[in-house]
Amino acid sequence: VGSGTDLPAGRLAVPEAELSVPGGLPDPLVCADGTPVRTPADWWERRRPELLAAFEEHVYGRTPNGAVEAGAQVLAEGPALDGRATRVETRLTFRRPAADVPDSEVPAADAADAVAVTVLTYLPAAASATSPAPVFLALNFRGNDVVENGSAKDSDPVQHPWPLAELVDRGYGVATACYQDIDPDVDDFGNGVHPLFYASGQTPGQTPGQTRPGEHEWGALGAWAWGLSRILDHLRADRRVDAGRVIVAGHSRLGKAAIWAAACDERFAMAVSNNSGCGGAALSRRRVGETVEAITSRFPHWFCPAFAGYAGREEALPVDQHQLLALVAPRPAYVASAEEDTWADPAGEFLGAKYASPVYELLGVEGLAATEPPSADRPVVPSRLGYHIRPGGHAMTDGDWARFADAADRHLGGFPED
Ligand code: GTR
Repeated sequence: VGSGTDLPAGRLAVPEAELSVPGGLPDPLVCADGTPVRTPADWWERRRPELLAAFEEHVYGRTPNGAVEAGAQVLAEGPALDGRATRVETRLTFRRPAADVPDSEVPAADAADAVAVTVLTYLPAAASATSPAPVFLALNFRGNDVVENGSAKDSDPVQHPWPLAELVDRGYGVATACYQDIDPDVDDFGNGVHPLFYASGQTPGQTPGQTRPGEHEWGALGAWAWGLSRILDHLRADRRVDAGRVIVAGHSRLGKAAIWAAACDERFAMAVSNNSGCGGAALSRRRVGETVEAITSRFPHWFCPAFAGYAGREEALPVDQHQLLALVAPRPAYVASAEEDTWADPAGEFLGAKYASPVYELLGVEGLAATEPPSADRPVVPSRLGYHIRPGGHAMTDGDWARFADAADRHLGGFPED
């Protein structure tokens, strides 16, 4: 096994059969300067901030920390699912702070000054301030109505309704919004939330007239993750929501955004990645299925511009995706794969979880309780860093959701007794 003996400092040995790339993986527990991470304090004070900054710099881009003005307006609220749930629709609005808008601009005439995101929430009817519900927060692809009702228009799996009744009956709330509300999924940065943060020229040192993110600034995944955090702000203000048990989940590109959101925002209690593949849970260095070259040519706007520079030279990336999952530690994380979803590299997703494990263990909790991908007859690894694989292709099925809820029951304690 392994090319372990001649590895440069800071590289993890990975058995050749698993990863046919010489050079191993960057070790989550060795700092960039070669210093080993031996204690939780080393992790929290040095290594974790360094890794987070490296993902910003090289993969997703830096999320601006400037303020926006946020508003919330309830559009509808009432019983649903035969009275078992409360259904709430809220419009969140984000604006550039007035002080940041150039005097020459008339805000109402400039669409880029306000972004509206419609959040749909189903809460168990019994949820209350004394018995708040844990909530799954997941962005959707095709609109909140499709989450509720599906779509008759085509059979694309992203058109399937979500198992809201099953989740509510298990004690979970579900909150969702269409990802396109936050940032339209096109290579254009004049819409969505990015322009709210562009340099206005009002602050000394800013260059006015910015229209695209700079080399190391956030792309669309960064914006979707930012939006997840803003929806979390909103959910935490609702006393029926258990603020300490909001689980961020997502499928595919939205699974990438979910893990990045949990890495950036430690208020998320748990992260679920479904078929997230390249730029998600799958190791980039494997180059199996979707590669950095493939993803950055089709979706250049998802990442910071610098990420495309690693196309065909993944070994030069200072990070790999096991380290992204490690940024969720010690919170529970759950990675789900589908056997036929080869574009997302199921084995690479499993290995992403496996090589995040040492960080969980350093922090005193269980990592992934498997060293080999699970077999079809025992497809679930139920550990705190968990995993499953199911037959079939790229989709987030009712069965996947049931397993996410099993993992949350196990690791976040289910619905509280009152
Ligand atoms: C694919 C893309 C994947 C994945 C997927 C999706 O076209 O190559 O990275 O994100 O889209 O989001 O459905």
